[in-house]
Amino acid sequence: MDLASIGAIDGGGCARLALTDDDKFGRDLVVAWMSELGLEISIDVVGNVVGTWNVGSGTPVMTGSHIDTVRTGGKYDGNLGVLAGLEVIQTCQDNNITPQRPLAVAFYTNEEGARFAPDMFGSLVFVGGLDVETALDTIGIDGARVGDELERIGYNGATPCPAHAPHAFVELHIEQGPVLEQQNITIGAVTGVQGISWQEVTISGQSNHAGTTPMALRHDPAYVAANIAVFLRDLASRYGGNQVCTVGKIDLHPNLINVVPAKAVLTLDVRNTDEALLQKAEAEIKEHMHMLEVSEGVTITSRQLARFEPVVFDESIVSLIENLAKENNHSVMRLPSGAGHDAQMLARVCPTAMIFVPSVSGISHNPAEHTDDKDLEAGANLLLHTMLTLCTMETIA
Ligand code: HGY
Ligand code: MN
Ligand code: MN
Repeated sequence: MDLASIGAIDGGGCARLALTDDDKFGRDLVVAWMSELGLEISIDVVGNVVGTWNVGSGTPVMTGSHIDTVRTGGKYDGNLGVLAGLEVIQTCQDNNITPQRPLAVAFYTNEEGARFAPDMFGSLVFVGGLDVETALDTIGIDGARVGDELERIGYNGATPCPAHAPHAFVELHIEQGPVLEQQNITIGAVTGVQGISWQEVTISGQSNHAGTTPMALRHDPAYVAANIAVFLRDLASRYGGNQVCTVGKIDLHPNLINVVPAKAVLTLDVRNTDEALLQKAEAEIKEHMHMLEVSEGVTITSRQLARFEPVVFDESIVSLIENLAKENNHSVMRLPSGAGHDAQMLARVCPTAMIFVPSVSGISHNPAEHTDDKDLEAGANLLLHTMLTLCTMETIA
């Protein structure tokens, strides 16, 4: 709740877009909590922050998530996983439990990707999936440069990337969807993350007078943008299954009531658990846009903002989460994640899995996002048991 008060917005949510002042104030608060726990704090070259409780020996068992939010975010997306990680360490300290391995809690820079694409930005650099220079030179939707913003908020750290791989990684996160609530299940043993394809599409037409230009002579980017949005909805309906498509952002220029626009810029967020179907969807969309170029006499260009294939989590950790949930008398089910998460990047370098807890009415990326306290507690307790058990497992997978 203290963290949620930073960047608080109407409706009980948070707005802490990556590398803004509010993101800085949130970072400063969590770093202060890490210090109170006596953690060794490292800030890396893209602002990922890792607090490590240096007990035991060997590489750490790591947890974590993100504390940046979308512009109309909730209290729990990302924040739960970071604060539950701190709670795990505090609980061990309060109960004189000394794990055999160090425990680490991270918050990764710009998981949301809403200001600077791609999403899972910091964890991608952390695991060596994006080089540091390209990351620092990334320009946001507001024209800001990542490297400049990191310097401005004082989180241009010295720790190099890629980081040393942890022994294992487990992330607690709200489901952000309706499945657990609909099935009346408390814990999700997450099997993996679906594939994600983000594009920024620019449509250039001919600006003209809204009153004098005959319809047959128009090259109207607003019409083409709307056509693409409808095409995406129809594609998702045709594919069914886990196919989802979203047009989240449309900017028209000059965006005036009596001017046929000169330009439209829109974003396409297309996802599927099946990589072959995701590629098929991308190909269909590309073909449809080419058809529109011809029929409407416009020029369409596309810039790939994010492209991550589906990720399968480590079976031995997924089943550990299932077993520990049952041992702690929680209902549990396996399910894939519709949302992207930092865990999908850590999975590239160490055995990784996730724990979900229910989202009320499946709402997220919305100030009304909510998870009941009893479910937050169940998730945090399961994170504790999972991390401590992982400390005792010499080899995982
Ligand atoms: O886009 C996502 O799925 C995540 O919220 N960054
Ligand atoms: Mn998240
Ligand atoms: Mn999110």
